Amino acid sequence: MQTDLPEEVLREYSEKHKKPESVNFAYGTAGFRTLGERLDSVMFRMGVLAGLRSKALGGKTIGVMVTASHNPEADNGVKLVDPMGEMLEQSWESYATYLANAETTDEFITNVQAVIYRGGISISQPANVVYARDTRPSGAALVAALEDGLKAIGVEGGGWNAGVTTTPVLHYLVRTTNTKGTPEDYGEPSEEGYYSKLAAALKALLSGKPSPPPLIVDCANGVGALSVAAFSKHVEGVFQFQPTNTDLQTPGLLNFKAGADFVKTSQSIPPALQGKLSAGQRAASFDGDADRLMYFYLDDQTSQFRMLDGDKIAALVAGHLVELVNAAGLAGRIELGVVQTAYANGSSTKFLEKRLPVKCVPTGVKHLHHAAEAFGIGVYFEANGHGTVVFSKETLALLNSHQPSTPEQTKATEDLIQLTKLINSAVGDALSDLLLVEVVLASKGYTATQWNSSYSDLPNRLVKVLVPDRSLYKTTDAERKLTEPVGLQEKIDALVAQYEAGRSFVRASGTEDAVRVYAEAGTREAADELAFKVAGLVYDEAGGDPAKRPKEFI
Ligand code: G16
Repeated sequence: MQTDLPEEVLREYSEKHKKPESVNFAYGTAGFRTLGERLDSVMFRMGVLAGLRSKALGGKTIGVMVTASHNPEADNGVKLVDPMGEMLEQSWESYATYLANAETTDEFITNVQAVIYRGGISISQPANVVYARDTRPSGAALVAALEDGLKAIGVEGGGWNAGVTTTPVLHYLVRTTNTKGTPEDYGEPSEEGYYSKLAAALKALLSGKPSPPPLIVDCANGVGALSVAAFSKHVEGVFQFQPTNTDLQTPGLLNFKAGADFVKTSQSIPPALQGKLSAGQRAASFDGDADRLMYFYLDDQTSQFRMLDGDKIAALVAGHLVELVNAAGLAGRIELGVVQTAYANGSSTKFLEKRLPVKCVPTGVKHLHHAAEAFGIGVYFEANGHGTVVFSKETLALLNSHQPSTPEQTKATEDLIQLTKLINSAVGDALSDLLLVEVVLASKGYTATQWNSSYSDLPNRLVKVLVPDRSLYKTTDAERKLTEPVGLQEKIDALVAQYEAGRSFVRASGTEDAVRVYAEAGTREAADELAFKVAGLVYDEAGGDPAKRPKEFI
């Protein structure tokens, strides 16, 4: 049994994985993200931190995911996953930043000792870690650095390598490993176990309903392609995928003009799907690590592109859950609520607020997930397609003990129970969310057009502005207002006041080196104009180089 910090071993490995000079790392919205070539030392140190986190929790299995998700292929990243499959506890994010930024081996060892002291960690505790990566070319070398960290801190067996898989599968593995054989057992801790669980629930939920039509899925040329191929085998004859953008070999294709982020930000169909969609036929896009989902179709009258984003998914799913809870005879016994961020379209918020409690929180799954846990059933989706549904322990117990008094109540209760199995409550999963949407559409007999007709999105535009230092942008009110740079918010407010149904906010991205500007307004032209005017304002206020000023900024 290890009783002292293995300082010599840590030193030796730390010398092998030196921190690059003059780089400042920050654990952002979803862990560390930057160019893959800069991350060697961070990976090693996160291996050490994952081991410490596990020791702090008495040997519970911690997850480490090596991915930069929607970012360009050259980027990579790492995030830690806590025992129930949730994001790393916030107080530990500062430990991660603290370890990642130690300039020398001496400083790193001192910081490790400080974390052990502050976290009240007993080094003699066992440590268990499961890790995985996406398909990025830089992934294998970064995983090797991570493994050095796991070995150096004495993780059992050097950790469990779950290979190349999606972020949601990794979260599922963490949760199932930690709950195996407990009352909260969440399934078999293997990728196949996950697919079997989803497939069984899907079959039960689709039983007696017309089969959904084959679905084109844009896999962003990422790991989602592997996941769709593996899952398809479990649902042959029940559900058919038509995967596109599945090229994992050609360099540079990951997330390039493909995937959920492309669809959301460009508000257009991925080029690889041009000419492949018939009017009214729905299709879906995953992002690079398959935890975001975006739907779209071409209008059957005008052939115009129509997007069904996270807000539309939330409205569809929450509406269906309300109906099921009522039909099960459980109205008033389960509180249903929806959680959104400032990016939620104003129309979606209005639509939902008339029906349910709605909460707005800062960007980042960790914030949404936490807020959703306050409800009996919490539906959370970011407009970018990240989201899921969480069921409280009380709700799960109530569903399992409920005695329905009519066949209709029995059916609705069974459907709710199956939905708790189809939904990955540990974290949003593009695959599980897609199945959820298809089940709801099949239950209602809805086409994409009918789904889209629940409310009309206000035209909106998202713009990125490159500034010298994005850390200067501080926000309040769930990121809807800037407090710093001082005076900028007043200027934004003055612009917004000129537009009917105008709304705009500015915040620093936590995953990219940019400031994001969101704007919506009554017309397409007005939304674009407002976004580009605010972007121009931000660029100029930050002292941006006039020669490099993007020409669309007004
Ligand atoms: C991550 C987070 C999401 C967030 C997104 C963008 O997504 O998990 O919650 O919405 O980053 O964040 P930001 O605007 O701060 O860059 P992903 O899919 O990149 O892991």
